[in-house]
Amino acid sequence: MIESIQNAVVNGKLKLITGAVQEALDGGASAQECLDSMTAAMDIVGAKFQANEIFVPEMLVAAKTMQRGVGVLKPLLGEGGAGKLGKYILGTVAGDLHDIGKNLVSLMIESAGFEVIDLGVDVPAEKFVETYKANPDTKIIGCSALLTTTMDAMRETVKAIKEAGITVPVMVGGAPITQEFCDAIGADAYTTDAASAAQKAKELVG
Ligand code: B1M
Repeated sequence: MIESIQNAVVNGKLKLITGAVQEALDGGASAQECLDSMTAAMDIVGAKFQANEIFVPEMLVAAKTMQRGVGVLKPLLGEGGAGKLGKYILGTVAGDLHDIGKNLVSLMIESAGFEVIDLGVDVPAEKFVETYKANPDTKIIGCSALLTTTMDAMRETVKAIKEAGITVPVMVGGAPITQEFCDAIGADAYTTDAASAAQKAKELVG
């Protein structure tokens, strides 16, 4: 059953994904297992793209399919907490349009009890700074990047935040990001996935 989730995402079967996820849940799979199978599917999609077996339009439909599948899981992921831990500003850095991972981070951070201010994708460094200034009670800022070519924009974003005198922790993540890179650009925390991002955020305010 989990396999049909993976197949639906890999093949961009938008109409089938909701049923496939629901069927897997009804059959006893956990929300996390369903999510993991969709994330694994995106890795397959990425590999096919790299091998020139599929192109951007197919990658886009696969992404839409995963987003729809995540929609089914949304009420089941995390414990909820209605913003009691404070505000968390989140965005994908300038030049980068990938948002599935960022949206998962948003979902898990919100479920952990933060109020997420989601700036979306392709967010200029200044926008992070301006948003913090408009929300000075923000507890954490998070930046996502999926392209090696936008790692520089992440560096610029962290620099702009620090130069603006903002002292709240800056968390970074995304496929090309590493702990080493996090340290090199002066960010405060790196995590590999959405669940550990939520865990880390709680630790940082705890
Ligand atoms: Co793009 N893309 N893409 N793409 N895309 C990748 C990233 C790529 C690895 C594919 C490949 O070649 N194998 C490759 C990047 C290569 C590189 O830089 N080294 C690539 C490329 C090249 C491109 C274009 C340049 C293609 C082109 O136009 N020729 C183009 C760039 C557009 C742009 O951004 N300017 C492009 C476009 C797209 C689409 C728009 C078609 C689509 C995105 C749609 C969308 O997001 N709404 C897309 C997709 C879907 C992918 C792949 C296949 C899947 C990404 C994804 O959603 N993964 C991807 C290949 C891959 O990743 N395997 C690929 C699932 C998601 C759950 O994982 O986002 O990694 P991820 O998030 C994880 C962690 O990284 C982490 O938590 C999440 C899960 O728990 N995380 C954080 C993320 N942010 C975090 C922040 C944190 C903490 C953790 O703290 C704040």
